[in-house]
Amino acid sequence: MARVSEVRNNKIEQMIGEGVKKNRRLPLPWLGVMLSAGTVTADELNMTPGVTEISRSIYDLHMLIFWVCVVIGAVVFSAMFWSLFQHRKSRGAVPALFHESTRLEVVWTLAPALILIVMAFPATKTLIAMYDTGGEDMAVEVRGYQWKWQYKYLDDDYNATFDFFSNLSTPRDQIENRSEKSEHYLLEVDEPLRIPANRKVRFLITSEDVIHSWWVPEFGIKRDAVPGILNDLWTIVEEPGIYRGQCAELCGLDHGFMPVVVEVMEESAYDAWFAQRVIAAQARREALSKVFSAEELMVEGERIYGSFCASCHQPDGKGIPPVFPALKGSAIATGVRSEHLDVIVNGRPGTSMNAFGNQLDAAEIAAVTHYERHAWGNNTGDITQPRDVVEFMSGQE
Ligand SMILES: [Cu+2]
Repeated sequence: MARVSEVRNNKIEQMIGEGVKKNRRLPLPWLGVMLSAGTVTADELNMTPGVTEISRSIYDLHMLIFWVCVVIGAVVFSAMFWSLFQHRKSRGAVPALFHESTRLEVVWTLAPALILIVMAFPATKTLIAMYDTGGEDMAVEVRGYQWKWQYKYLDDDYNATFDFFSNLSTPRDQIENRSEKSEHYLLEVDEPLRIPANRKVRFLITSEDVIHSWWVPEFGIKRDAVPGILNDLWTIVEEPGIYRGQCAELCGLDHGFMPVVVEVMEESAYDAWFAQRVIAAQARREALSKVFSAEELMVEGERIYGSFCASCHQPDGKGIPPVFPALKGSAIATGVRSEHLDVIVNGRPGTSMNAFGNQLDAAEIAAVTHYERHAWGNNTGDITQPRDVVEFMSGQE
């Protein structure tokens, strides 16, 4: 929906722009003129029905209440204009002099109350349906981080089967206007959340740091991700496809850089993908007890360094002092290993150094630690295995 609304926003801006050019003081009425002239259709400006049962009932609710407002507006304004015209002074109107009318007061209290009750019925029905997360076919934990989302696929007992991070994939060049912006600018990720079509998916929403909000407009769902609290949501999407949303809570500097992308897959394709991810996760778990050669650690370490560390500490390990310290020849990367592991696992609170203890597994941390201790002329001569990291992390608890 993000794209459609983007197109719509651009169009509105354009229209307002044209309106302003032609009539500096009245851009909005100009929009009304364009509407009635058919230059834009009401559909283009209206809320869209979305792709789920919930989003459609929200849309129906919106339309129902819209028409109730239209009827009330028409009745009230017609009565007012008719009265003004009919009882004008030039026709010699004589004002009525009565005070208080119990019957009238009862009518103007009861009528709006009845209208509100009538509207509350469908609204409450939809609201209850939105919160009915039970009877799900599968569950995914959605965890907000500054500034990315983590998706954990849960089994029937709600234990994590596997998980991954979904990072913004828009290149920095586009953000800084050095290259043309792509079609899905700021609405694209390296790995989308994948769910099957036609199955009830329950989302458990929480956050690791500050309040975020997980929002997919086309599904008609949105919920705050609050640290320490588990909120839940559900959806059933009938049509496979790619749906885009955003973090809808002002969550810090890069708030606009943590999009939500959901790929809804055909059920059989989803099952195949899921089985393959479970096998890969199993292999990763086995890696935790493996012993690697120094060469293997360097290769894997360089890969992880490239995707998690190099943007700040630079590929050549020289960093951008003083904000991002150099690792080449640094006291940490060439000193006592437990201190080096401490920085990687727990981060440096109050600085830009994130804690990677829950973003990377022990095998990945071992590889990147070994790499940092042996790249760019660093040469501590030690070797860091996954079990060393497991030991270090269990020693902390
Ligand atoms: Cu956020």
